[in-house]
Amino acid sequence: MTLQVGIIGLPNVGKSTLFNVLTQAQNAEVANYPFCTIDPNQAIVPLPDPRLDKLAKLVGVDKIIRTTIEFVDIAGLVKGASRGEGLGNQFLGQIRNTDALIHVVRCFEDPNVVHVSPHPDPAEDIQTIQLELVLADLEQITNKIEKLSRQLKGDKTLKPVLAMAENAAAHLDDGKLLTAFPEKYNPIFLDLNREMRFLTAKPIIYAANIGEEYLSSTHPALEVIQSLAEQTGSPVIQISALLESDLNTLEPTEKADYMEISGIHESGLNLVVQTSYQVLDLISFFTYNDQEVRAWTIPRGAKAPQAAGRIHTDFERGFIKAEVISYTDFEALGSSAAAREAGKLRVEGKEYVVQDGDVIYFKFNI
Ligand SMILES: Nc1nc2c(ncn2[C@@H]2O[C@H](COP(=O)(O)OP(=O)(O)OP(=O)(O)O)[C@@H](O)[C@H]2O)c(=O)[nH]1
Ligand SMILES: [Mg+2]
Repeated sequence: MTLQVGIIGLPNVGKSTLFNVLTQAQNAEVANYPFCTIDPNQAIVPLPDPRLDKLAKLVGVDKIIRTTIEFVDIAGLVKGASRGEGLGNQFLGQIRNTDALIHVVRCFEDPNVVHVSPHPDPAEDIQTIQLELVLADLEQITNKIEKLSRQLKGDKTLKPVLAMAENAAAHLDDGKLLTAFPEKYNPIFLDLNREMRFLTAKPIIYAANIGEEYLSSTHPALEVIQSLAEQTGSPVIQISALLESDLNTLEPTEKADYMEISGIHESGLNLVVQTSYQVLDLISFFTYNDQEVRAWTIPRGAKAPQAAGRIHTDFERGFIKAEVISYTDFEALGSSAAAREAGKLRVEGKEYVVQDGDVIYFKFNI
C-alpha cells in the first residue's frame, strides 16, 4: 500500500526542485523554462521516523525497513488545462491517480525565472489551478450524470446516486472544491468518489515556495494562502526548494551547521513527507525480529487483524492475538522482556484499534 502524492502547481514554481529535494536524487530535469517536465517523475520516498532508528538500537539490529510514500512530479498546469491547454488533459489524468496533492505556490521573486503572469500572486495563482481542477471534475460528473440518467430507466435504485451526483455537480458549478462539499462523508458520495477519483476531493497540502530570506520568519503571502486553505481545512507549509536542493550538495555536518545558522529547524523533506502522511490519515506500527526492525503503514482506526494483514494476508485470516507495547513504553523500558515485567505488554484481540507507534508481535494460526 504505497500511497501516491502528486506535486502540482503553475509552471516554474519549483515543483521539480522540490521533487529533487524529496528524492535526494537529481533525476527530474530542472530547467528554467515552462513544461520542462513532460513525463511524470515518480519516486518512492522513505518516511523518516526517528523512533524506528531508536528501536533498531534497542533491539540490536542494523537493518531498518521504513514505510514509503510515492511522490509524482507533475508538469505545470496552465489556465485552460481542463480544455486540453498545455497538454492539460494528460497532466490532469496523472493527478487523478494520486491519493493527495501538494500544491506548490510560488512566493519567490526572481526576474530570471519566468512566471506565467507578470508577478507571482499566490491567491490568484492558487485559484487558477483550482479552477482547472474544478472544471475537470465538473466535466467528469456531467458525463456520469448523463450515464446515470440513462441507467435509471432500468434500475430505480440508482436514484440516490444520481441525486448525489447532481448535488456535487451544483457544488462544483459554484467553483468550489469537493473537499469543501458538505456531503463529502456521505457513503453514497464516498462510493462515487472511489469510482470517479475526483481531483478536488483529494486532500491538499499548500507548499509556499519562498526565497531563503524569509526562512526564519513568515512570508507575507502566507496569510492569504492560509485563509484559502482554511476553507478546506488544509495544511500550509513553508519551504525553500532551491535552498534545500543546494543544501543537499553539502556534507551532512556542513548542512546541519548551515541549517542552524539560518534558523531552519526541520528540513523541507521531513516536513513534506510528514504532512503528507498526516493528510492521508495514516499511522505506523512497528515489528522486529533478530534481523530487522520494520515500520508498516495502516489507515488510522484500523484494527489488529487488518494490521496483521499488511504483513501477510494469512496473518489476517489466522489472527489469534497481538502482543502490543507502545513505543513510548518500549523506549522507556528498553526491551520487550522489561516491558512484560513492568506489565506494559498488552495482549489484544480482534477489536483492538492499533495506535501510532505500537510495537506489535502477532500470534496467528494458519
Ligand atoms: N530564486 C528561486 N528560484 C527557484 C526557487 N525554486 C525553484 N527555482 C527556479 O525556478 C526554475 C523552475 O523550477 P522547476 O522546479 O523546474 O519548476 P517547475 O514548477 O517544476 O516547472 P514546470 O515543470 O515547468 O512546470 C528553476 O530555474 C529553479 O532553479 C526558489 O525558491 N527561488
Ligand atoms: Mg517541473
